[in-house]
Amino acid sequence: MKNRQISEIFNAIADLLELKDDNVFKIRAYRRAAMNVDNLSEDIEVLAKESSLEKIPGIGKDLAAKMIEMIDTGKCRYYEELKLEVPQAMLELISIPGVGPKTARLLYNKLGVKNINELAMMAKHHRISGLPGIKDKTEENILRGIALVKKRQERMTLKEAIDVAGEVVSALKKMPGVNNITPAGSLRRMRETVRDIDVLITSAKPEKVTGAFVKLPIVKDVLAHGDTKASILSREGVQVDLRVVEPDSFGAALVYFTGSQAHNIRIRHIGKEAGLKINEYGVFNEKSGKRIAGKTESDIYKTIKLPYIEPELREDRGEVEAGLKGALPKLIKLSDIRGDLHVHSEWSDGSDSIEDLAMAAKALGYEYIAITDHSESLKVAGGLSEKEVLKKLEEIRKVNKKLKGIRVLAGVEVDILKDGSLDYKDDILKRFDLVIAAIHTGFKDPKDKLTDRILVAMDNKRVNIIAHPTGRLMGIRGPYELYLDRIFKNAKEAGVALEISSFPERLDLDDVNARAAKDRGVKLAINTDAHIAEQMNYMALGVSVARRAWLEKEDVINTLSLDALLKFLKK
Ligand code: DGT
Ligand code: CA
Repeated sequence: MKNRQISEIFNAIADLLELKDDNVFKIRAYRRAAMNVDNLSEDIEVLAKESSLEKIPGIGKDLAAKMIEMIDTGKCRYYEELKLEVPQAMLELISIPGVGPKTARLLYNKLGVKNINELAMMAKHHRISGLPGIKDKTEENILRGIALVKKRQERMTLKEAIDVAGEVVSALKKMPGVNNITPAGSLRRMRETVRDIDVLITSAKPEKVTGAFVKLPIVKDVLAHGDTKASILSREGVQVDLRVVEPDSFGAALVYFTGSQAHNIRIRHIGKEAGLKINEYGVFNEKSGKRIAGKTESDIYKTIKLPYIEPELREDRGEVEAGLKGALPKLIKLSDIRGDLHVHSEWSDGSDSIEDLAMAAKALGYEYIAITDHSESLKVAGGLSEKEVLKKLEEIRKVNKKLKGIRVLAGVEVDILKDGSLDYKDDILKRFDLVIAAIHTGFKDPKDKLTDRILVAMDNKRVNIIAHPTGRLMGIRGPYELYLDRIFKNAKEAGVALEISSFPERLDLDDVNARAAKDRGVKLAINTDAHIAEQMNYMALGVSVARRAWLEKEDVINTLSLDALLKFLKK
């Protein structure tokens, strides 16, 4: 259990007590404890071992005991009991971003709101604004929060889809009689969110394959089960559709079920004009009915004079035209990446030592890694004081001396303050190889103000990268408002790269914005924002965003050799 998790549970307890209209002092005590634990620079588990939890301001005997319980068991009994005392409807209401306990109680008691759908109806009919203590924008915020919740329920993140599909594919791959097996649909196109998972297989014994599929340990419910088709609901509630096709039709089926639908419509149309019928079984001469392709995807595209089109491009966003002109991009690959430029260590809110992170980067085949911990004002994430960050610089020097074959770049993720200035003085920043600047507060400020904040930060000559530029967290909050065209222009002129964050809920910039950035001549950096070494594997997700954005190796700074990268960073 880390500080952050314990702080979240304390806050949740305060929420529940507020829902129950409990003692205000008690509620305040839990809130204060949550904040103090979150702001702590020491690791809570270390303090617990030293029996010095009670030295934390606001933590007495009772709360210290609860913290020890959480560290030991991963759970807090008091919290679990409280949850049972509060009506389920209220819990559902506070799960909506933007609805706090006070509002939830009001909605439940005064309007009798029982669930999210009823709440949406009340907000749409302006039944909430009249209530005492409700602000003007509340209805708007509630509707925005509901939209986020619905989206999260309808579509999973790409990472979740990859995990579920991986489990299905690796289990079926082992089966005798399974030849080709591959995910199709939005997952194969690597869309940032996925509604359901489509898997294609060729096999001589289709009914055996579908029979085994519906019995996999991952299956919670069987939705349909035929000889060549089956659908299941996984234990996570994810729908997986499996289709077994003839080897001679595999390419045609793969094109069809990979989609997108818009892309399919385009190529069917081109086929029709050439007297060809394209469907999931193959390509046929419309007049004679003779089959002329079907086995591989390349064969299908060849019949309409197109080169192979990578799945990530199949969105009808110009890939067909580019293919006809021979102007498709040579997409960046994961193996082009030579290092991760945004990684947190135990010095701020990460979990691993700089040396361990460097070794992990080396094991990934990287040439360099930048350790970029948070700056002073970001207390919730263990931001480092100027004194501490200079000590960290020493540590990086030591690790570089010790390790061969990997270069650790000294970096910071410095906070962009309200006026666009940075959270460290120039005389600190100049000692670092790489400066990432990012916004972590004030997400609701007006569009102009937020844009200016980033523009001013980019004009600081020390800044190399703007991290997760729009700040969205899928399922939690949308992007903050920015004039991206102005940001792109400035980034190009100032030699600042914009980040594609590979973190599963971020993927920020997204495919559309990253492509617009490239078109404006802006360089990008694909980073993971890893907080533990294993998260450096998220890189593949960021690369898939880059591929959907039509990026080539040359557009991305962390494909550069170390020397070329250092040159870019020096401006
Ligand atoms: P999703 O599941 O919403 O994330 O997105 P997809 O693209 O995986 O959509 P899905 O699962 O409904 O269908 C998989 C593919 O099958 C889709 O990309 C294209 C193809 N497909 C499905 N229905 C149709 C259709 O009515 N017409 C055409 N042309 N293609 C379809
Ligand atoms: Ca799908």
